[in-house]
Amino acid sequence: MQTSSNINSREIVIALTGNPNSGKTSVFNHLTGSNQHVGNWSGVTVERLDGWLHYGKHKMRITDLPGMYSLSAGSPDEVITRDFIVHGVGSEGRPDVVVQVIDGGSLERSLLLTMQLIEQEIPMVIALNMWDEVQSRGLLIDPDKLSEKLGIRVIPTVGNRGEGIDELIEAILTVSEEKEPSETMHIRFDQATEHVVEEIISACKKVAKPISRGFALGILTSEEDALDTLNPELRMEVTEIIHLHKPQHGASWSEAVTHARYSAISKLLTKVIGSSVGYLGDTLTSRIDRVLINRFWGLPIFILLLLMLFEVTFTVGVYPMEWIDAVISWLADLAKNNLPAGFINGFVADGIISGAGFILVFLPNIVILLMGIHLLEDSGYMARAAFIMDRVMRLMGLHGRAFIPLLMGFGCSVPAIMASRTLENRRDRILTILVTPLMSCSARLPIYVMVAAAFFPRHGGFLIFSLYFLGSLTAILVGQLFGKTVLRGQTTPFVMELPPYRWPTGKTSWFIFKRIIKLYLRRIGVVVLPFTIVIWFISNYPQTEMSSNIPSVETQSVEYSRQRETYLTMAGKYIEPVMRPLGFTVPMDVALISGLVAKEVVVATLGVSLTGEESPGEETLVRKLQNHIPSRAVALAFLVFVLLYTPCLMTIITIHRETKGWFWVTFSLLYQTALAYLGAFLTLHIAVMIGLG
Ligand SMILES: Nc1nc2c(ncn2[C@@H]2O[C@H](COP(=O)(O)OP(=O)(O)OP(=O)(O)O)[C@@H](O)[C@H]2O)c(=O)[nH]1
Ligand SMILES: [Mg+2]
Repeated sequence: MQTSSNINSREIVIALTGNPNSGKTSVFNHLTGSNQHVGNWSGVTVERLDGWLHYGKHKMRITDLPGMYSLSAGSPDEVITRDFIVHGVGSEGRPDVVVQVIDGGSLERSLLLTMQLIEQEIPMVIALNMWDEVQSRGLLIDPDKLSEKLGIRVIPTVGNRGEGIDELIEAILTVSEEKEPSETMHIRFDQATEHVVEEIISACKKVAKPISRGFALGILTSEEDALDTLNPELRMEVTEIIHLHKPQHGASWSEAVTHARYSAISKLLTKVIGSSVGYLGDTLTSRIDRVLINRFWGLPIFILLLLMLFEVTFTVGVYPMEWIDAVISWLADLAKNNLPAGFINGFVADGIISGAGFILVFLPNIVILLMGIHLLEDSGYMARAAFIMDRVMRLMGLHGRAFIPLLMGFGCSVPAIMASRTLENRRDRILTILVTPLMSCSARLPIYVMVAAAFFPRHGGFLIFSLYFLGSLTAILVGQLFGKTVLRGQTTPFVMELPPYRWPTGKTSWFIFKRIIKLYLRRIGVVVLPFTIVIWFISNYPQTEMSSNIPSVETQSVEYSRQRETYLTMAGKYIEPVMRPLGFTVPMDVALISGLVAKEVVVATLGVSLTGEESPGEETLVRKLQNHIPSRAVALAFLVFVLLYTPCLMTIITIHRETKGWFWVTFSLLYQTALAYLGAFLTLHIAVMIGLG
């Protein structure tokens, strides 16, 4: 235990843990002023997130962790939490204080973890969250009694509104400064169990650093790979101790331990909970669910909701989009007319403003789409969507839970692929990871919006919905194919929890709104802008005049390359023959290749490479496209290619990290490229056939 003087001089490390969907990230956001992702379903957070809190003279590092029901972790996200609490990370050791965030509405289910955390012998505080729901449901929980019985401070909180946060901080500081750990409720197991635990602890103490009671229990119940962490000699000794004794109750040690924990919990509960009065919220939730997850209506309603979302994204988003587009074009013109002619002029007007600047145009659409998805998540509908899609997912040999990463893929493939961590089975994870990039991410939205506005202004919303639908359908078909060939197998059974519906609060929505804007602007600054500069350079230099003998493949692109040969047109010569069957021009080809970095760069590249003497100033991006793309059929083929082709660099890195190797990365790159080519080819020909050529 730290003394207060040395506590003051260093960071206090605090771990936030608790069952999934108990409100950990909401509490974290209020403690640290962050705006991390929250949602009303289990498994939102799948990685460790650090945030800092300066409180008076104290500096605290707060770590938000993936949710878990018990310390015997199964899926990779739970392993992260268990390792952080049980073993500590690297040289830092274990956290100084553990805060367990408990959903007051399901106290009973949370206490198993409480018991296990107590056994870890780390100072602890409980945030009794969802206190508003506890009260409105008329649940009679006595936090003081609970605190007294457990020997742990219990602070009622309302995580999504930030209530009780100051009291929580005070409690954390108090326990971190206690010289002696306070007396917590330890479960007394039967004699045989207590005896073996003692022996394991003393065997370890002789040769290595002392271990906690919880760790000894972990070894005994082979809950985790705890035994593997011991050195071989000690491992043998401990194994022998375990085999020498027999459990007094139950067939195995883990049965004996679990039994004791549950009986302690039920005894405790009778002392802290009174009987509850009726709760309208529960009946309301089940009444809403009777319609929303109905066998017949569920799926059509879900599809209708998505259709509405895309319609709003396009139709409402298109107004601010036009204004921003006009402002950016005006700025580009202003720069062009006022900056000294030459390098600087071209660099600023055609490079920075027409490239990265144009990406700003799509901010309203992105905000509308992602806020829409946020509302679906935060209300609790996301979990229902997984439930509704269970039947469809079973076609792939996956369960409905795997649909959540797919739906998140509408936002960004990176967190979506990481969300597959919540699946226990490796085969399920790989299959989900392989098809997730087919779910059209929001970075592709600017391309759809731009092309839709240029060629299909009256049916933009429907076109965008169709693309998303096509992506999802392809994901299901491809998943089914892989599930029956390269990734054959059965999914593990899974019970999906349906949380009560909750009103998204203004505060949380505001957090998410800021987060969307911040991430988008950061992407423009860090990824799009540098790349735009590269594209501007290669589309303007080395400025050699083109020879009079222009190769035939160049004729199509000659008006865009300003009659000079640049690195872009040189590269185009090699790519163009490959892409010619799809009807794409050289700038379109180059835009697609640059999109491997990030999909937003496709728009930036078109913005930059279509700016030239032939299309001077005053030209919005939409006009440029109308002048440039040969026909509506080619425009559609381009969209389908964008939808299906290889994901961006960050996604590739994420696939590598999550599958731990290059095999599946290569597989994913190859199959998606082939699929995109085929898809675009078919689209072109079908579109020409129906008269869009
Ligand atoms: N009514 C009510 N809702 C809350 C409270 N705290 C959080 N929520 C909501 O509960 C849902 C879950 O919150 P999160 O903070 O994402 O929960 P989490 O524990 O981080 O979830 P995982 O990361 O999935 O383990 C969200 O919809 C929150 O807005 C609360 O005190 N009262
Ligand atoms: Mg979370």
